[in-house]
Amino acid sequence: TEPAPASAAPAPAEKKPELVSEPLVTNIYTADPSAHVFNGKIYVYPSHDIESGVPQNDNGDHFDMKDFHVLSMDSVGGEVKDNGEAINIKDIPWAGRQLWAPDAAEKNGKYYLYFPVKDKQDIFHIGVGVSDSPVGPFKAEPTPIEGSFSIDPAVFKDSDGSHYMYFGGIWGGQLQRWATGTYNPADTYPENDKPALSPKVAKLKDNMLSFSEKPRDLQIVDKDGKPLTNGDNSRRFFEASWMHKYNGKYYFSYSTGDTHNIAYAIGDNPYGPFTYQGVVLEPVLGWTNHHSIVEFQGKWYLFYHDSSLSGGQTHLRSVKVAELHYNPDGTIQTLSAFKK
Ligand code: FUB
Repeated sequence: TEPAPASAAPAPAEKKPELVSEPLVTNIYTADPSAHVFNGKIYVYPSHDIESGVPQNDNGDHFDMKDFHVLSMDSVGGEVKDNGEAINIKDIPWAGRQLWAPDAAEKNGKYYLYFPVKDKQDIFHIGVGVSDSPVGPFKAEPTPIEGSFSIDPAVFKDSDGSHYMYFGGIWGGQLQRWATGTYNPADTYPENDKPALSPKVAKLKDNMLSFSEKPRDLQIVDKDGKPLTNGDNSRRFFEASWMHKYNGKYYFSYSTGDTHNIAYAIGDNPYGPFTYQGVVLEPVLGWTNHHSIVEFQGKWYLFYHDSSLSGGQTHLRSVKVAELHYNPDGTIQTLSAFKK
C-alpha cells in the first residue's frame, strides 16, 4: 500500500471548550442555578446550601435547605449581587423540610418563585410564591400547586407567551413513588429493559399559580425513536429539568444523576417527544450536577454548580457560569469540568 500523504495526518482529538470558572458568590453556598433575563438583567434563582448536620444518605436528607437568595448581575463576568433572603421555609404554611431546586417566571410585572419542598408528611410537592420584584420577598401560596409532586420545577416561557412547568426527580426526589399516578411510599422502578420513568410537563394556567392540565409524561427517545430504558443510566432522566428554545427547536436538558452528566434531547414542541443528543456538561466535583441555559446579549450561557468552594463536600456547592457553543447543526458542544 502507498504511504499516506503528509497532509492526511490523523485528525487531532476533538478539542472541548475549557471550563475554568469561579463561584459567582463566595459568601454563601449556592446550587441548582435557574437563570433568567428579566428587564435586561440576569437573575439567578439557586438553592441555598447549608450545613445543618443531617447525615448523608441516598435520599439526600443532607440537602436540608431552609431559604432562598436571588443573585443578580448586569453582565456575565461583572459584579454579582446577593439580594438576601427571598423566602424562608417558616413562611411556607404547608412546608415540612428541605427546600430544593427552585425556578422563577415573570408575567405582567409579577414574579413567581416555584420551589419543591417536603410537606409535613415528608412528601415532596411544588409550591409557588409571588412578588412585585424579581428578588422578592415572595409570599407563598397557602397550599402546594394542585396535582404537583416530586422536585426540580423549571418554568419555560414559549414564544407565544404560554408557560410550561417541567419537573420530577428519582431516588430522593420521589418520582418513582408516583409511578401509578398516586403516591405509594414504596419505591417502584420499571425493569431495566423497560422505558425509564419520565419527567413531567404541564402547561400553567394564566394565573401562573396552577396547572391547566394533568401533568404529562415527557418522552426521551433514542435516534431510532425507542424510549430510553431504566437501565440506561448514562442517558436516562434522573432530575434537574430545563427547557430552552434555539432556532425554533425545543431543547430539554437534565441530569443523569448517578452517572453525573447534564444531557440533552431535542424536540419540535414543548411536549416532545425529545430525541437524545448527548452531553452538555460532564461530571463536576461533587455528586450532583444541575444547570440552566439562557441567552443574554446574543451569547448563550450554561449556569451550573460544583463543590469546589467547599473542597468537595457534596451538599455545599457553588454556582458558576460558562459560555455555551452550538455546532452548525444545532448540537451543543460538550463542556468538560476537569481539564483533560
Ligand atoms: O439541591 C437539592 C437537589 O440536589 C436538587 O433538587 C437536585 O437537582 C440536586 O441538585
